[in-house]
Amino acid sequence: MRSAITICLVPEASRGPFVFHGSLESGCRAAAEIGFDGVEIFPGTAAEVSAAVVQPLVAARGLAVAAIGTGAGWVKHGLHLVHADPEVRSQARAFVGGIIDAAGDLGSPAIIGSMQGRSGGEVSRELAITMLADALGDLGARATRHGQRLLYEPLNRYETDLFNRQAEAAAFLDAHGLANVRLLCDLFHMNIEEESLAGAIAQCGHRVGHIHWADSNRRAIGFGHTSIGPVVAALQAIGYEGWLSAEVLPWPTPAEAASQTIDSLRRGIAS
Ligand code: LER
Ligand code: MN
Repeated sequence: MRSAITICLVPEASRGPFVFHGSLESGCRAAAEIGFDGVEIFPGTAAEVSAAVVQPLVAARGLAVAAIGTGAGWVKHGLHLVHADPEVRSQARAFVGGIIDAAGDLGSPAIIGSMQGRSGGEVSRELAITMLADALGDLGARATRHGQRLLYEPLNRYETDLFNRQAEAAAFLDAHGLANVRLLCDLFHMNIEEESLAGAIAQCGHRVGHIHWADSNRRAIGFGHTSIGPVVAALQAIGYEGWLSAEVLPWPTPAEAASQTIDSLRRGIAS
């Protein structure tokens, strides 16, 4: 398992759960100095994460790009994949598609979290789920062309009414034959929704593709009340070899959130 930390380039998400904000260069420098293997980037546009921009910065620090988020499509532009307006849905797909292409050039997957949207107006939950399946099919195929998987993240009930729990999302992906889509298991959302973090991971082993390594209060692991031992044991039992990525609040400071995360990974995985 490899360690990653988040860098947000979107001013509209300055209060979001990201450790470093504003500058890719200083975020990469800090990530490497603290000892992370990679960075997860939350850009405002696909151009901000073009290979020409990102590759030299990560290569200079010996970092990999763990994943690229697409949530700015929602936070910045008000787009999502199950919107009642077909033009908005099509812009949402184009936005995510652009990030999938940029991420693919960096050898990384893209994440669909907030961009899944929610039901509303004329769009029932049932219809929204049909729209989501169609979008994931199309965007998953686009990721496949880059030799990448697409990451789909169930969110807690306050952020979406589509899928809040890992097993329900895995069953949905299985039912629609979305073979190239993997689950992003965010431990913060799971703390709200799951009976057992470890149990959900064990149940969805074949689908787990990425982990947001966050405590119950969305601070760095160790600053909340999540018991991480069973989570690590479950990840080891399913043979998970992917990223543990700190999508957490920069509390009490970005540097302290980052060093607490590295400590939690070293202690959690070694023990
Ligand atoms: C995105 O990874 C996420 O977890 C959502 O809560 C949006 O911030
Ligand atoms: Mn997340």
